[in-house]
Amino acid sequence: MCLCIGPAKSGKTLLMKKLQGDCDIDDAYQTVPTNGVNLYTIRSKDGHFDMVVREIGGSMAPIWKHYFDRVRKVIYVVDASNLCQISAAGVLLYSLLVEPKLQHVKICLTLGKMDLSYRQMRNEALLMLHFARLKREVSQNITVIEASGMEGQGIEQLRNWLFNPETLRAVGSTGNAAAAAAAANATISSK
Ligand SMILES: Nc1nc2c(ncn2[C@@H]2O[C@H](COP(=O)(O)OP(=O)(O)O)[C@@H](O)[C@H]2O)c(=O)[nH]1
Ligand SMILES: [Mg+2]
Repeated sequence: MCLCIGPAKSGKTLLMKKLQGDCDIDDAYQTVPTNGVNLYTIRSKDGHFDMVVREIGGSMAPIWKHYFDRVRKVIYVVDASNLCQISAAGVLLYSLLVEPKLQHVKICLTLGKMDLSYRQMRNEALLMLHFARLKREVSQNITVIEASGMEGQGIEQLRNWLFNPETLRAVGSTGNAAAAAAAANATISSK
């Protein structure tokens, strides 16, 4: 199971809809704040695998921890255009990463809304999140992706990460993620 979490209005729903392939998204598209849980079925690039991602509304942060059982991956979405929110988002991320149940999950830190001109650039956003320190202090493997649910930037990178975290770099944009994931699993099980 994969979770998609992050502060309210950080762009989780739009990102998941884009990843799921809902194609009626344009500038006028409006989402409804998620006050509960949304489920999305994401398909791998080659169409052979489906993965269910569970989005939990930002307003539910105090009870996120009730959803941590059997979670393997977490997509954490931060709104890179929201200066007021970004530091708080970093604190919230830290509180997630120290959760005992999440010690072995893979994390994708998604810097969202990168289409907006007044967004923070990657390095500034990471600085505000105290990312360097975070990375030193936590055990999880964290991948950073810049994305836009509006324009589609980073969507395929996110899909590759979802289906194939270990070999993300090796696969790049041309490889077969599912086959590489199978190979990675085979490597793990043959040890
Ligand atoms: N410009 C821009 N706006 C976005 C993007 N993603 C979400 N939004 C807008 O931000 C608001 C909150 O988005 P939503 O996906 O509902 O956030 P959630 O509460 O994290 O699920 C909505 O008005 C979206 O249209 C993005 O990538 N770019
Ligand atoms: Mg939502």
